[in-house]
Amino acid sequence: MKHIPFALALFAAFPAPLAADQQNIIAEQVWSRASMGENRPGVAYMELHNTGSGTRTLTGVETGRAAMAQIHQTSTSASGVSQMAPAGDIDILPGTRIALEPGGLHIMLMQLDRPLAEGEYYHLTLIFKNGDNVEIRVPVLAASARGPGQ
Ligand SMILES: [Cu+2]
Repeated sequence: MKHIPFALALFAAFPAPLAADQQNIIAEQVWSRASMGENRPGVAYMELHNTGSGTRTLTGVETGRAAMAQIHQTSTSASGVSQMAPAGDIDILPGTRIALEPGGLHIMLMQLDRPLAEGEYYHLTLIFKNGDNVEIRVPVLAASARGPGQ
């Protein structure tokens, strides 16, 4: 019966997902920049930490402030030209975090109802494949900000 302790050890190492698996995505270092004038898009950045036991897939974002909100990926070619495109679904593996940051993944807010102003906050909803929505509050920093504390 030597295999039984081994099986128990495996079970302990891989517990079943909890029923209350709702709030296992934590948004940290959330920030946004003041947008420049009318008709310019806004941008938001953050780190998303999956503290749960299953992979979570981010499929989209929504906010009352923008008619269209998308997750974009910026890439830079060998010749130094940057461009961005919709990032598609983003898997966040259990216990890991992904960074949305300048020069990489970001949330782009198009057709804003009014420019994002330094000092204000707005709400953003992160939409996950399993049907969960995670609401976050986004502070708007200066147009020149380069990180969450600057
Ligand atoms: Cu973009």
